[in-house]
Amino acid sequence: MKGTLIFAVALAVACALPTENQEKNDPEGSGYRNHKLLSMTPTTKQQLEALEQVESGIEGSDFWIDPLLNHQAVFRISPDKFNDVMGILKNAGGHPNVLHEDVQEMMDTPEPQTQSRAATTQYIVNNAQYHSYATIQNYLNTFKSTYPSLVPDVGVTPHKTHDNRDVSYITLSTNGIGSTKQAIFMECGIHAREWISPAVCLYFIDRLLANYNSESTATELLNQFDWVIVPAANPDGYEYTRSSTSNRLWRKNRRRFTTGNCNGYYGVDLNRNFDAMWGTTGVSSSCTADTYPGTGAFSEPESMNIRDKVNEIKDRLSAFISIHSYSQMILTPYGFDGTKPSNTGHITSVSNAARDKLYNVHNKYFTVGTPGELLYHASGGSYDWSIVGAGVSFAVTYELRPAGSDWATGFRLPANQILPSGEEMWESLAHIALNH
Ligand code: 0X9
Ligand code: ZN
Repeated sequence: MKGTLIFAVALAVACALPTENQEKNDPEGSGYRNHKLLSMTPTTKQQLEALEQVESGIEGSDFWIDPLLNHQAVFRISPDKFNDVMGILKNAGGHPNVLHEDVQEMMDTPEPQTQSRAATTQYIVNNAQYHSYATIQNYLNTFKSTYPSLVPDVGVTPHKTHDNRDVSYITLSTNGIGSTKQAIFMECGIHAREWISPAVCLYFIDRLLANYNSESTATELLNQFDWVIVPAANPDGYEYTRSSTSNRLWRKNRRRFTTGNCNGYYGVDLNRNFDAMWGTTGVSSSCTADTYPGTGAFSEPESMNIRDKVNEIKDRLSAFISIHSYSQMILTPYGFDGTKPSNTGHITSVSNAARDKLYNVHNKYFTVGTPGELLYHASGGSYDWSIVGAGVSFAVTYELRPAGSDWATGFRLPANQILPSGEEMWESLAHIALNH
């Protein structure tokens, strides 16, 4: 998980100054060499506040598990900040542990590519590995050519990314291009490093198409709904994380800042860039931070693309589903503060049942609750915007495998878990679609 605290600093405040030896290309500099992975379980309010201070005040701190009283927080700290951070935490009476001395070394150990179970031959996607963005786009085209009567449209959204990529979407419908059926929108891969998200979305599309008219759930899911799916909403970020182990933990898009103190730095957190209480909670005003929300709501092509595609179908859109990783949760709205939509009881009970369906497949337990209850408040998220901006009545955010405590795996979920993740998400998403 990643978050920062409510950070009520005016966003106009300038970004942090680059230090001499900091590569401007990437605030992480030369990757994560000698970055320490620390853990600490705050047992007092003072210790919790010290962790919160590190999260919001220490530039480049990266919380993999956020601070919560009596729960283990896990976070990455650059070597130059290590002593300061230890001082802050120890002064508060905390007992931080070094889990790993060199995060780059963790990233450089090959991601386990254990062979997964063979998927049924009828499927198109190879679920034994994570794929490049180009391959993901090719898969969308193959879906269309293989199932022309179920895939009226594979296209690109209107705004090119900063690295000049198209963001592709796929529409699944039994009614062709002019369909007026109720629709469900699914957005995957908005955070670059969360590779399991696009992989699970591809599995879902594949299974839906392969089983239409031969298996009852798939048939119902397509008879009752059109599906509009963006399987990789942040292709620049995704490809950046694929380009080197030194970039494997990149989260944001790849906007390049060209003025002021931000000059030469990169990246806006797309899940803070939507017009839903934009810039109020869970953001950092520093452009080098992982939760920098941009200069204004919808300043980024990738979030504009989701906005525009949703707006096209909003009159018949009954659910919006955002897929992230990790920590095994189904997050109900709202994320931006402690308020809840009027149908919160319904959203929660459907999500609880969807959690049970998921659990029954491979015994993975997902927790259900709002971000404020389970993590932190965070503004500018896509699922909140789908409700307050597009009038969708049912929206949730999934955080996929692994469990929050599994920091050693984290975003680097072995590829042999793509298939089981897809299988459990199939049941969970089917429940949401058919009962929301
Ligand atoms: O912080 C986020 O954007 C999501 N967690 S993640 O670790 N995948 O980055 C949670 C998003 C919940 N939604 C909102 N707070 N709007
Ligand atoms: Zn995410």
